[in-house]
Amino acid sequence: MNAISQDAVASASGSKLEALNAWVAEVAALTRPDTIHWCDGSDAENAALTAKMQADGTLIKLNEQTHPGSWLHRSDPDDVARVEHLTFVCTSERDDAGPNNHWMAPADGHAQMDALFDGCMAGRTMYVVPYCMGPIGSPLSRCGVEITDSPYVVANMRIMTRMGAPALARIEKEGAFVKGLHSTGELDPNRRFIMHFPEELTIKSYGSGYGGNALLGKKCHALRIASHQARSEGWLAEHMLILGLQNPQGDTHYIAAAFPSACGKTNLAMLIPPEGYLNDGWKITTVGDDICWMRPGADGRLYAINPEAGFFGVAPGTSKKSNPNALACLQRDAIFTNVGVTADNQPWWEGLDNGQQPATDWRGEPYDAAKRPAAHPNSRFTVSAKSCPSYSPEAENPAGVPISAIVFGGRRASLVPLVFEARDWTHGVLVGAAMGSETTAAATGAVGVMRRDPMAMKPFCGYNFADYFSHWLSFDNGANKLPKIFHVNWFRKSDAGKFMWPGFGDNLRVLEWMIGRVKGEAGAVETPIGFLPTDADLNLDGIELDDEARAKLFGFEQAGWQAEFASIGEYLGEYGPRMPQALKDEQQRIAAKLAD
Ligand code: SAT
Ligand code: MN
Repeated sequence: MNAISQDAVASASGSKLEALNAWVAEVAALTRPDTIHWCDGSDAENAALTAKMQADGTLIKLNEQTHPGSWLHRSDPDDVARVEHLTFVCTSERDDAGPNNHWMAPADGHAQMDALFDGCMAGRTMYVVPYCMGPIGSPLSRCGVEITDSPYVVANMRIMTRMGAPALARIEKEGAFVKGLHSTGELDPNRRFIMHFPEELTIKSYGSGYGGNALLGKKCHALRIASHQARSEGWLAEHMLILGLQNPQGDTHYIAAAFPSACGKTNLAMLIPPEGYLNDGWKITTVGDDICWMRPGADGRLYAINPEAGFFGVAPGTSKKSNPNALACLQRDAIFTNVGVTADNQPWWEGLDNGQQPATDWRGEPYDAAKRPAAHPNSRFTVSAKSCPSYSPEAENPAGVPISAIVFGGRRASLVPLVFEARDWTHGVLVGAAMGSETTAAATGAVGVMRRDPMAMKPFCGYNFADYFSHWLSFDNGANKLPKIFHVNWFRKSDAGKFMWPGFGDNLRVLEWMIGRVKGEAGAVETPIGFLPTDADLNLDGIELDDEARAKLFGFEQAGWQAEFASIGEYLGEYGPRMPQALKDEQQRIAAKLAD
């Protein structure tokens, strides 16, 4: 092994915590960077990093008049999404990772990754990025340190997490942190792996600079590693947005909702009520748009925090009409990845609908509609949550917010009605476990294929789904006051293939019904799949739905659900004896009712 520079060795000791210094020194000895930089998260540090990236072309300055402080990053064209087939969970026992994960034995995983990391930072700077997931002072928060050779990752982590000196201080006090090692390597898809070692609270990621693969605080820590931690510590780490629904009387109910990637979590979290509701004084506040950590409080209710500090949202389709709050956040200090640009260097994407035209596409070539879209379908923006007009002050509350309702949802063109309510917690866990959705551009692979995506955690659960469902069921212990569980489908299509529900702001009507159910005020009919509203139980004033839409959005299709439950039964069976009996019993109870 080549020696690393004396400077690098000396600067490996940037912390009062010996365990951290030792790990940094160990990583430096393996990766052999030219220099080591401990990130403090300051403005000056960010300015220097940004200038460096501008100089080497990693960041392109956007129009300073229209988008002050904003940047465009064009990734390698082969590095635009998460790579689920290259993502592994390395547990000592294969079954602990479960059929829902790719598995490798920890020793093999380390050997494979360390061979890739060997000398990979030669000529580069190694950044040590201490971060806190969640408000710095919250007992629900957890910390990590990401070591990376990508300044783009540092800049994104600074927006997406509480990064720098305060996080390091907390880490030094606690003495514990999740270790994440990342290098962009050669960006060669054949030399790209994202591996998790939950038993060691360790992540190793090589060969990609894309969000979910490289910002290790996000999916790798806050979901895969945290789900494992949460199981042993009695809490839940979920792929959910958190919003506050405030009624005209000023009461706020908090709702957590799980949808697969690129299914509208950001839009729902930032929803602006339709006009009539606005006039009446309804309001939505945003706590988080992607990840939710929750834990029972002293009163038995589930209290949730958003572990993130920013939004890493899908750009295409974001417009003044679909999400005015997101658009407002994007006016300044944002990083755009893989969007197009106009002739005067403003960011542009399909569905922006602001009357402008793209000049250059996401690959930096002149825009040609016949060749490719201007923005990659999974192009993203990174922006601080604090810049969002609807950001809830409660998002910074160290105690978290009490959750009144949990919502599961997917993209289902057929069968699944607009909304239904689970009978009880066990049924709700089955509803989550049985979630199906059509795949999106957020992951590499075919788009539009229906797959089971339990609780929107298929790509993110760091352990065996059967154990995960058992963990969910364990919250129903008689002492907890659990939220009601609902399922929604904004994506139901007509026979002619058109979306039937207007969605966006009008989704508030569905949320209103849910809180009405929580308070025991709203009506519903009982069916074998749960409680469904009729079209009279929801406020549909001001929207037009034809007979087909009413029938399909509020209807229950017995034959279709029989087939669906047979498929759910098969899916649960794939997990063998580890699948909790209570869930299998619940599936059979409903299947029997459907057969009546
Ligand atoms: O994985 S990311 O966090 O980059 C985006 C997503 O798929 O949800
Ligand atoms: Mn997500």
